[in-house]
Amino acid sequence: MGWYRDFEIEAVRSAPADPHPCGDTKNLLLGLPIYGVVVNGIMEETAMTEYFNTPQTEPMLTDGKFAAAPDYLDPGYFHFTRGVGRTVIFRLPYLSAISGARVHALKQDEVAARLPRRADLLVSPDGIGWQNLGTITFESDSPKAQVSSGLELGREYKALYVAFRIDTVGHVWIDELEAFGRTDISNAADITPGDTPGIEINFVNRYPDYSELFGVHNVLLSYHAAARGEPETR
Ligand SMILES: [Ca+2]
Repeated sequence: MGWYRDFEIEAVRSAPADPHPCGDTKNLLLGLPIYGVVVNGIMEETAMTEYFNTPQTEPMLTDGKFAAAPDYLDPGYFHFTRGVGRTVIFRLPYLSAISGARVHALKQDEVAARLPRRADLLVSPDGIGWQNLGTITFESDSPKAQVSSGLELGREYKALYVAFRIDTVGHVWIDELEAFGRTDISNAADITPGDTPGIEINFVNRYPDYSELFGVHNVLLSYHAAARGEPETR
């Protein structure tokens, strides 16, 4: 029994088009409920509490409101704790043209609230084929800050499902996820399913692939230790 609701991604071979397509680009996730959350890696049972992991029924990720302060106690934050990551999936009302995304997160060193190491933006027009459109990374030198980081795709891609695969190795607090686009899909490109490694969001407990290690293929692990009674030299 997991912490998040069991679900399957419904295959939609002919996603509905907006009968009155909107040409203005806006945050298409505003007010949408979470469709499902995939736990990437293993989630410890001790973390399956509201203290460590906000229930998916809470609206903070898409309510259009932001935390008033960079403080983990602010009720505007949605909290993830450990596991390798979460893929948070949304289903749009219509097939839409996605052109960018933004993630708003908390950095608060004193309570070990870390910025995610990365957040990938994945989309699917049908729930079957997915493409990782890019990776959002986060940076802040401040010990306490509200940090938002985004991705501009430079073109539009057709999507019915939008997902954020968020690294959650430590404590991650997020107060808003945004995906920008419009329901006028006349200029939107089809995705290329599978052209980027790491789209296997339906597989749980898998090993990470190279894309999750920033393309590193070989890792040399070594240790050094001083022999008993001998001074350590470096
Ligand atoms: Ca919010």
